[in-house]
Amino acid sequence: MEQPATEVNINQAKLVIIQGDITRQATEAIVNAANSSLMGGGGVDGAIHRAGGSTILEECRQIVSRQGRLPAGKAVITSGGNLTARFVIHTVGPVWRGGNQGEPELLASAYRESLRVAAANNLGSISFPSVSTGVYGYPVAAAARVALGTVASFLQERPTSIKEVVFVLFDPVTFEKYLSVLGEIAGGVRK
Ligand code: AR6
Repeated sequence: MEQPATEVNINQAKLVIIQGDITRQATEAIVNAANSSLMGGGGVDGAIHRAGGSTILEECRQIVSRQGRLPAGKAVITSGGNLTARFVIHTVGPVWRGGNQGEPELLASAYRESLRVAAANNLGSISFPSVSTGVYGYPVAAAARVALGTVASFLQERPTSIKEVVFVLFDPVTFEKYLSVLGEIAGGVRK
């Protein structure tokens, strides 16, 4: 049987899903699923700060002192410290409160704003974790539809510097859910 696609081409860019640890990715930027304090936490946020070292936290502190807490749906950029990635784009996803509190719009905005920041900095490649589906409790299948759908629309809308978007899914269950949603999207995009 044919293996399901882990990659689709959209408008001269590629959208890829893999299972792995985002702190080890070699894309120019990796995205952090942060909280509004930008002061670190558990999950992928903790892993990125541990692997990247204290300069990331210091830059986050400066951002917060300049512009205050980062609302859900927004994104900011810091250097990547000791990471292979040169930059970390910090975004804040919504906490899942049943789905009628603007969660899908806020999650879409978190992805869109992260891509905008990457394009504004002329970056060619970016990796995302599955924002909001850990501590923040967003159901994975629904989140995967928003995540992959938002990235696919962004790439389709206009050409930017971004030529590669990688979703780095930590556990096999999350990977499988993204894989099945990617299959639905691959059927619907123009190559
Ligand atoms: N690489 C890729 N994905 C990872 C990694 C990793 N190294 N580690 C965990 N994940 P979460 P959220 C996955 O909870 O739901 C933090 O405390 C994880 O398995 O990290 O947006 C922040 O400070 C899950 O699939 O982020 C906030 O307070 C996904 O990353 C809060 O958690 C997201 O899970 C944000 O919650």
